[in-house]
Amino acid sequence: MALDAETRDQLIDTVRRFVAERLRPIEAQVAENDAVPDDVLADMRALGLYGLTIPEEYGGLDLSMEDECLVGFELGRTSPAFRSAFGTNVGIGSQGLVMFGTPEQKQRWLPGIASGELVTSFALTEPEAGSDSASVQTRATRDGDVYVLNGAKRYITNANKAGLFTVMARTNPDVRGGGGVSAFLVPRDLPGLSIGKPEKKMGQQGAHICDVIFDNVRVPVENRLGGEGEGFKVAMQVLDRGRLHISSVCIGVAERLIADCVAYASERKQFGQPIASFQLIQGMIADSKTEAMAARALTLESARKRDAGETVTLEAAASKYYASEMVGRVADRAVQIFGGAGYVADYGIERLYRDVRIFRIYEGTSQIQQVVIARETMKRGG
Ligand code: COS
Repeated sequence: MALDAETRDQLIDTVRRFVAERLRPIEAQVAENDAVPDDVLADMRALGLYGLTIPEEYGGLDLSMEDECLVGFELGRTSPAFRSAFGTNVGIGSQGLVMFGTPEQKQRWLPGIASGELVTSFALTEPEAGSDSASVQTRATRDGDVYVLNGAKRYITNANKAGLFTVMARTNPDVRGGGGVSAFLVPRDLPGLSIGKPEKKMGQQGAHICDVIFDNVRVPVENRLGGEGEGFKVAMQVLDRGRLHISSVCIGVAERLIADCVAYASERKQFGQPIASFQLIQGMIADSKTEAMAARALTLESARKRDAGETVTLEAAASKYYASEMVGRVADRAVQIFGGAGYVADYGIERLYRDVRIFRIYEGTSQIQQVVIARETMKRGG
């Protein structure tokens, strides 16, 4: 459901100010400590950020895809680690439940997800099932009125904080692909579920990914999300939305970097004049701006299509592919424009350069997006 224009503008303005006044000043500290302070997380909860996409009846803001992207543009103007704190609640950790949950499942979990008391994670990836996500090996074996889960998930965002996991596991070992996979809502406190140590990563310090291990975890049948064998399709539809969300964050980071480049190039003098007056610097700014504008238009158009009820598998893949590659180029040019200052830590440019690298990998690599785009284009005949 779309917010009315005035409420939406107020929300965007509030998020913009929160990012500028509360988050940007502590970017370096969060990276250094590899943690977002608890009082900042509390402020995010109070602002409603954990519930941006949760239906109003469960306490969320029920943003349309377009409005979610508009908010994503603002959230992207600071370290992506901040967004990651509530990103799974807004996106891949909640949307399976929102789209496919029973009324009982929704009533049980969505209010906590919306308020941020309950953090959620999306557990699809495994050591041997990354891009080939239909090949998950985690088993869910029916035993009376429970499924017994055994296996391991890898690089699961927010697993160390999560109270609820959407887990894709194989219910039918005789079906090799996605058709043998079902989705489950798995509370963290079930016996046999354990979490690995947060991985040390290239960027986005303050956001965490961990292994999740299932050792005879007994999950009640009523926690299955969707029908048996429908789990892969649940995951793919969740990712259609998630990929648009990630696109919007890529665009926000790119816009932030472009503003940083303009400010720096206007101040920094070489050969007796601001480097912004040199056309080779202007060329880099022009390329970055043009590409960011193109990504913004593509993503918003795709989001509007989704809001109109269209299937956006192709559009979400194209947006994510273009926006994540685009922000990589923009970050690279930003380092170049800042020169030595772009390479040292003080200016934060090298940090964002590292932070954005993951956008080309998670929620589907660029190569997987290309596969999806090509397949969908061929299905449509062009
Ligand atoms: N929406 C609805 N259904 C979808 C779908 C989508 N977006 N994508 C695929 N499906 C359906 C297909 O229609 C097909 O259904 P039928 O069996 O009824 O024909 C089924 O799911 C299997 O799809 P497909 O044959 O395309 O599966 P593949 O294994 O060949 O490939 C890819 C699927 C590669 C596209 C998929 O595995 C993928 O997206 N991988 C990347 C996963 C990812 O993003 N991981 C990141 C982890 S989350 S941070």
